[in-house]
Amino acid sequence: MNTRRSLLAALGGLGAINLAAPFARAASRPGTRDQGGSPRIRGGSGAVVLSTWDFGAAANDAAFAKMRAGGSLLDAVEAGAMVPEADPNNHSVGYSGYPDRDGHVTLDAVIMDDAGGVGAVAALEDTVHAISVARRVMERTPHTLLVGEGATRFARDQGFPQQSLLTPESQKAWREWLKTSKYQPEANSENRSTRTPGGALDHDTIGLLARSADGRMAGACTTSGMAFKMRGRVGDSPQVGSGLYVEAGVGGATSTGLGEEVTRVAGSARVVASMRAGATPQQACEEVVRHIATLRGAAIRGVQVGFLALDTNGNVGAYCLLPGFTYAVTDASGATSVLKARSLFKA
Ligand code: SD4
Repeated sequence: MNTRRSLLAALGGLGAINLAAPFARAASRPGTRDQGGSPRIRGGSGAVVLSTWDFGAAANDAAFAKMRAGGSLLDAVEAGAMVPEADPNNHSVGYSGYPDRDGHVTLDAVIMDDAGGVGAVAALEDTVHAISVARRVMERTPHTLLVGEGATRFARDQGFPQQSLLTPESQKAWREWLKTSKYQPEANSENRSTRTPGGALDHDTIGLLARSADGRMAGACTTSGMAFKMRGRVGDSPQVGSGLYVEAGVGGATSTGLGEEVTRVAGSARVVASMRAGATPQQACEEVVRHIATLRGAAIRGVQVGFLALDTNGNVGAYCLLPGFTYAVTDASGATSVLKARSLFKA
């Protein structure tokens, strides 16, 4: 485990102020203070791992350790994604995820490299490691996406153990929610260490991007999606170009937040397209967030959407609609920092 961690607040965007506020567990780290522009973590010539939310720090560590041990980029992003998938205290990804409104935990995941390799599953059930099933789709089928019953059957055929993902805690939260059955997405629920059982609906994800020292890229994205969603709902996360996109010679992007708002604009593909056209990762994330805000107007009031981007030179971008989106960056030395993304709106 990496011991050097810091969170630097880098609030900015339209009229917001810059600030540097160390997180509780963080030790401040010289040389990474926000300078009113893009995040200053850069991989230089080394490996970089980037992931959504503060819980991405542990995932980054696992991914980086895998690379250090000689694993491939796909091994690394898979290993990283498996950390929150197995975490019983994380109700947004994998085991113990909050269920759909009928009480079924359903998982969405995608994995992608920069050589056209893509595998994804959507509405997968009874399987902890959706990201590993997605990788099997990529490596052992002629397809890119399996859904629902077919995805679950494929997981069994591939030897993934059948396991109920609904924990007593998640079930309790669902029963509380049933009392009102009110659907109201809540921004940044991932950052709450204590959740109100049955409170407003959560939406959560981990998206990871990794770059090797020679500038190759891969990414992964896995989630239990929007809590108490309609049965059969699939978010942005497993959809290539929405929740994740990686392109050789350019870079990659991943998204978090209310998936419908990302899917509508093929958000991650759009971030990468901006980078291909010459934007920095930061400029590209900002362009897409602004596009969503312009397109949707009042419809996205109170809604969180965030993007991370990493280019093949190791430059990082992060931007979101609302304050509170955090992300984790591991640089070439293996040091992990947790940072706060700048946002378009103040609240
Ligand atoms: C979804 N985008 O299913 C995912 C959830 C998420 O932060 O990212 N929440 O809509």
